[in-house]
Parts: sequence; structure tokens; C-alpha cells
Amino acid sequence: MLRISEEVAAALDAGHPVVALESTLISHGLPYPQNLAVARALEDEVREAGAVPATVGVVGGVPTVGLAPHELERFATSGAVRKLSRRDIAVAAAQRADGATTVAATMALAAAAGVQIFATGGIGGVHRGAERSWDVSADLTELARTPVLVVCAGAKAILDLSATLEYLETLGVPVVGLGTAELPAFYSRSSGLPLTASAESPEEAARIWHAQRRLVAIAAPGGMLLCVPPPEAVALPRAVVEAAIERALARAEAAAVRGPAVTPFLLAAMAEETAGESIGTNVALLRQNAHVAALVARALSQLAP
Ligand code: PSU
Ligand code: MN
Repeated sequence: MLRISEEVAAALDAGHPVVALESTLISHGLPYPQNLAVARALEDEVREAGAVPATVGVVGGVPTVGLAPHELERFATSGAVRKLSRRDIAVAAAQRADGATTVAATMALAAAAGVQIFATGGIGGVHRGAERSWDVSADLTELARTPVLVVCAGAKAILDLSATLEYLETLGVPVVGLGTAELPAFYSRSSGLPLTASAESPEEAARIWHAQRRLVAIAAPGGMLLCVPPPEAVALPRAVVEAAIERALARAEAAAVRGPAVTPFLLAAMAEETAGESIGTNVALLRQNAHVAALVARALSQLAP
């Protein structure tokens, strides 16, 4: 049902820290060759910070936690890798397809394997214009029900961040800022949207997560977001990002893009509209989040189960 790599299984058995990583950003979120370099760099970041990386995907129909190096390469280079949310996993399994897992699907597989900490870039959320399109990412509903802490730079800036935060509140998902009391805006450090909770350190974030799991019957039963602003040196000014988003959204509208194709289309359009700058920022924040997630996983492994 679920293939767990030998290295990841051994780490889990020994109670060593493990960090899950997703594969949609590799296959559908970033262009080649940056995507392969990033896939490897994120695993290196996790290792250097003292945890074991577990990149998640569906390989030839087999849900897998801990992709092998040659599988990472295939996911970065093959045009035939599907984008899988939770609803798509059984279809891919039956058809023995390769599939890159979104935040939602990665959470599901990570939880099934016993991995509690997961690093990504920006989660999916409520799209702009969702009052007409009903385009709301399954990442949000997954956070409501699956017990995984997701380290991210907030939700992707192409979304309606205010509506996304409201929806997370409705679903009862805690959103905690790391060293900030504001929701980061993915490419930018600030969104102007206040958070109700913040942690001063990865250790404090681990204690909050530990409390949520201990209080599972009376506190949030599912996941938690730990939001880390992108590094100062590569963060983009909000005005620049907003102007690029307007142009990217107009192109998506003109091309009548719908469904799971929307996010990959907008991310690629953002790269063009910012002359590649958005990719540099995306890569830097991903590396930072992998590092932070490893520190949280280490702190968690020190706390009594
Ligand atoms: N973050 C990134 N790049 C990405 C994604 C997130 O920096 O490509 C992916 C994640 O896998 C997320 C997905 O779950 O986009 C959201 O897609 P959708 O809006 O279709 O749910
Ligand atoms: Mn969608």
C-alpha cells in the first residue's frame, strides 16, 4: 500500500527526526533544471540540519515516502508525471502512473507513514475570484483533518490571502508565524494580515505542535501551519509582485485555464512577468523552510511522546 524507503523507515523506528517534502513543486511548480537542483538542495538542507528527508510521490502507482535519487530525477525531467491531490491517488495507483503529490496528498502519505513535519513553499488556498469559480485548494481541507505540521511561507501570493486565512479559521486550523505576527505573502515578507499566534523559535513551534497532538480530543484534530517569511535578501516588494500577479491573472483568464492547471500556469507566468526573479525567491524560501522544518523535527524528537 505504501512504500517507505529503508532510510526513512529506519529513522522512524529509531525516533530520529524526519521531514517530508512534496513533489508537485518539482514536477509542476518550477522549470527544469532548477527543479532538479532544488529537489536535491531541499534534501541536503534537511540533512545538514540533522534530520532525514522524505520526498513523497506516487511511483508507478505505488505511494512512496522517500523517493530514490533516480526517481527524483524522473520526477524533474519527465513530462508524464501527473499532479496528484488526495482525490487522484487511487486512480494513479490503479493505472500504475507516476504522480507528484501536492501539499494535500503529501500530508496524507506523510501521516500514513508516521511523519509529522513537512516543508513546502506556499500552500494552495482560496483563489482570487473564488466566489465565482469555487476554486479552493484541497490543501485547506486536508489541513483540517490530517495531523501534519506544514512549514511554509504562507499561501501562494497569486491567491486571495485574506480569504485563505478566513477559510483556515473556519476549518479550525492554527496558523502560527515564526518570529512574526503577520501572514507572510510568499514572495514578500508582509501581507498586512495579522496572525493570532506566533512562535519565537523552532523549539517553541515544536512545543505548540506537541501540545496540539497531546490535546487532540479537544484542540485542532488536524494539521497546523508554521509560516516563515522569505529571507530578507531575496524577498520581493509587494507592489512589484502585485503588478506581476495582475498580468499573470489576465493571461490565465485569456487562456481560460481551469482546475489543477491554474496554479502551475500562474507560477510559470509569474516567472516570466518578473524576469525570473520569482523563481530565485521561491527557491530561497523553499531552502529556508526545509532548514526550519528540520529544526522543528529535531526539537519534537526531544519531547516526550
Ligand atoms: N508551493 C510552491 N510551488 C508549488 C506548490 C506549492 O512553491 O508548485 C504546489 C503545491 O503542491 C500545492 C499546489 O499543494 O501547488 C496547489 O495546487 P492547487 O492550487 O491546484 O490545489
Ligand atoms: Mn484549484
